Amino acid sequence: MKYRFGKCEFEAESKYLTLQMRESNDIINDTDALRKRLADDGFLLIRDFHDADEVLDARRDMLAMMAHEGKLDPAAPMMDGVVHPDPKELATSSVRGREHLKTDSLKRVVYGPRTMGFFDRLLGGESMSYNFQWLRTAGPGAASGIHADVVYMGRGSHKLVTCWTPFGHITPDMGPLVVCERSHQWEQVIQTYGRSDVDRDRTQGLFSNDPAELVDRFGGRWVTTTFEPGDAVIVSIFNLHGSLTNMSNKYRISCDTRYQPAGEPIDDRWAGAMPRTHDAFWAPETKLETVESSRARWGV
Ligand SMILES: O=C(O)CCC(=O)C(=O)O
Ligand SMILES: [Fe+2]
Repeated sequence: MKYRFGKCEFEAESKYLTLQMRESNDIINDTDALRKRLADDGFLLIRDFHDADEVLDARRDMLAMMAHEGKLDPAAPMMDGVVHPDPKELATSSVRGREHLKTDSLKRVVYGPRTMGFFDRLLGGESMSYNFQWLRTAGPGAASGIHADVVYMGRGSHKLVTCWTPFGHITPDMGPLVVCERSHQWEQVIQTYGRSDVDRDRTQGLFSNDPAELVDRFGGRWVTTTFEPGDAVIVSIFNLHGSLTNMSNKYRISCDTRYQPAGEPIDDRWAGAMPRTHDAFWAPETKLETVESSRARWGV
């Protein structure tokens, strides 16, 4: 079968896409090996990273609210997360307007001792997390564009890492996270796009609208897999990633959260108990530069 990714369609196990994302459970207790793999590959897939029951508790709480809002198909079991056959809004992977779904059960997963303890160890000292959760309930047709997180949150420590947590069983046709292997090492991209900032430069935040282009020009490959409750992917701040397009009739529910050493500078947009978030990027009046214009300006 072909998987949709932006304007492209790829067969799995092709030059462009693999569903065999490498697991790092074999080195889970070897902190140096984990750091080396994150530096080499740009990501770490860890199965059973979270307590699967806690993840499913949060899924249940979020879906109960979505059912109450009329977002789910009443004829399907709630926990399947099937989208209402007559959806009232456009499907999106955007994190905006999701505040009411950020339950205590969700926060227990992403800020609990199991998660924070892992990041203390990985980052080599006390870690802290931003008090904002990039929660996504991505319906049919929704997808995230190709970006590196540094352009949205690069004003503080560059030891910052992302943790992508699926809240449920997510198959590749449901539009999961897809990372471009070793793209965090593409110097030309890091020195140009990687120094940009969506709020200062009023860019789209995306590096490309064409997933095939990256593979053809820079030599990476898009990597994803089937995710289970409890899994997590840790992603380097310079790694290019996005999501496949959700081709199913179910919500793809996931949340990305950020962790960094507690003593290092914090991006001012995301600092404190009530982060002010993006100043310009999310303002409706802001005109954002097209990806093509940004690329021409960066000369890459
Ligand atoms: O889940 C998505 O659609 C995008 C995730 C992402 O960009 C991230 O985890 O940083
Ligand atoms: Fe991201």
